[in-house]
Amino acid sequence: MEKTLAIIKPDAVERNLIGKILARVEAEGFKIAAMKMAHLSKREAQGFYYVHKQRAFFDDLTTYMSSGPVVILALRRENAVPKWREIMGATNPAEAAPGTLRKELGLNIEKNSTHGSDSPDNAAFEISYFFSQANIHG
Ligand code: IDP
Ligand code: MG
Repeated sequence: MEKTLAIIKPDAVERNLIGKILARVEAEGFKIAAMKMAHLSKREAQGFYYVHKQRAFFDDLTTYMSSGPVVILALRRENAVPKWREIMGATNPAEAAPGTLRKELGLNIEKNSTHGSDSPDNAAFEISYFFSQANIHG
């Protein structure tokens, strides 16, 4: 079974959307393999998003991701990576399909409420960035 790394971003935690997003996670057949709440430092956010370090939005993104607490999840399911990205929808909520989390909950292209790994290799890196093997269940 595949795993992916999901984050409930600061804008969603701030607006009391943790429960709603976790309900969707479970309704879509994911098992929660690991979960924690954390307030990332700017440095931790920079390390997590290092692939984007050359992008114009990198500084704003890492400031935003370290602006408040997040919920970090390792999710297990068949085809977890593409399935979670499908449920999240396009990066920009304005372009996301109806019924997707980003369409329904996202505020703008930056504050788009959720993160999801974009490949199994990146999922493995992202899960190991936040969780030790001993804290990943199933
Ligand atoms: P993804 O989250 O859909 O995989 P990425 O391109 O990997 O999108 O970008 C990572 C995060 O950076 C996005 O989820 C969003 O929060 C932010 N972001 C992406 N593009 C922009 C932009 O053009 N302006 C501001 N923030 C952006
Ligand atoms: Mg991405």
